[in-house]
Amino acid sequence: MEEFSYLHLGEKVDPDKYLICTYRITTDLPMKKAAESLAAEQTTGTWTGISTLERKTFEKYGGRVIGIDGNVVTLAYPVADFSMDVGAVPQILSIIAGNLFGLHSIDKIRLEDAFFPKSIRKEFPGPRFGIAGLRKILKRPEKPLVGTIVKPKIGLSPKDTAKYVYESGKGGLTNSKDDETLVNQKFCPLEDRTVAIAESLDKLKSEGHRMLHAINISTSGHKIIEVAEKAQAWGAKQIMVDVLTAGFAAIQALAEDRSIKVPLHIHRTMHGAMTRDPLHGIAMLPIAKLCRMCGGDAVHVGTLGIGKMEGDPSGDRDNIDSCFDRSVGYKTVMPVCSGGVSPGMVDRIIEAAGSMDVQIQAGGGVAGHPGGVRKGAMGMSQAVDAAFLGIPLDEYAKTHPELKIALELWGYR
Ligand code: RUB
Repeated sequence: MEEFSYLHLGEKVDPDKYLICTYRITTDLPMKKAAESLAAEQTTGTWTGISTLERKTFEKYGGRVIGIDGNVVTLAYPVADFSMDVGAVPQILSIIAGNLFGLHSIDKIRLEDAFFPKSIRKEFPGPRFGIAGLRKILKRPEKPLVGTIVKPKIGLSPKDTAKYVYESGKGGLTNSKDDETLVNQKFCPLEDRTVAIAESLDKLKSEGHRMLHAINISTSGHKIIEVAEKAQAWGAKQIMVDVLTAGFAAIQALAEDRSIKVPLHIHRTMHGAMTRDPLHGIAMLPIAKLCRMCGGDAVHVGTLGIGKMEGDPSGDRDNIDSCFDRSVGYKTVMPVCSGGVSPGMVDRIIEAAGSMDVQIQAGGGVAGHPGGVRKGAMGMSQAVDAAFLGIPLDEYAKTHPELKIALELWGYR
């Protein structure tokens, strides 16, 4: 039986003809052998030689290991391996992030990054609104967006949720959102909640304040468009999808369906199962890139190691930079920094993000304010204003009591 080598170390491949991925590998095997078993499993091979693989098939569809740098392997997949009309992200992931995680020969493996060629990118819509579109809707050209996650996550009635949103807007927030676990439970039906929140947003607008609230419509694939259409008809101005539980295809369906005319907020609940182990799983970077490709307008990317969720500052910064990367030909995406945020962290987050194009959100950091939601929202928006103006938060707090109380309660620096 003919033997094939997947090693093409040092080869320069045309980035328009290959989907190129980097993997961090932990193994007792020589790295070349591990890389070959990875390339074989994900493309034309399996655990043994096979009589059915001909050289011409191997040459056309075989993965190419083009780099090994310590424990990081670069693998180029020919575009012909991908099925774009039927297949799309589920099929792309089966190749670049499929069986490989379970191979015995590889103890641990992490997909660190993925570079999608133009021929694949053009099959995806990218965001319809993106940063510029969101800023336009909110009439907020420069300052970071500042939001809240309605807390408690579950249990509030539609009326109380709408009141929370209104109070947040009165406190200066530009965004609010359902949490990932709220969809259509009996205590807060989607229709009643959406209608009540739309009234709050309209009232705020009539009082001169623009605000968006993302309604979580995460559901089964066969229902997602219908539910989104209903939410829109009930007055939703933005919709939210839990991308890893609903699937990337859910974002793409919503972004490509012309009846959906509102921006998409992408939550990443469950990502820790993939992103948390630095040696195994899938880094947030390729997930963020896929969310953008599929049409997310705002994507959760982490709090740069500052909030309640595990995350490393440089990895989160890479996620943010990928939202702004213009070379991919899509509109830029609003990176959302959320999770355990309080006003005293805002300037550090903005500094670490390296941009004013961020949406900073706080749930507990708003609802936990001793003065209530409105004052909590004021504390958050004052922190964003101070950071935008380059004034230290403790200095700004001297004339802004809501911020002062927040800093006293949750700390600063
Ligand atoms: C926020 C919250 C969100 C996290 C998710 O509430 O729980 O679900 O933002 O994190 P709070 P990530 O502000 O009270 O912590 O954005 O990293 O996925």
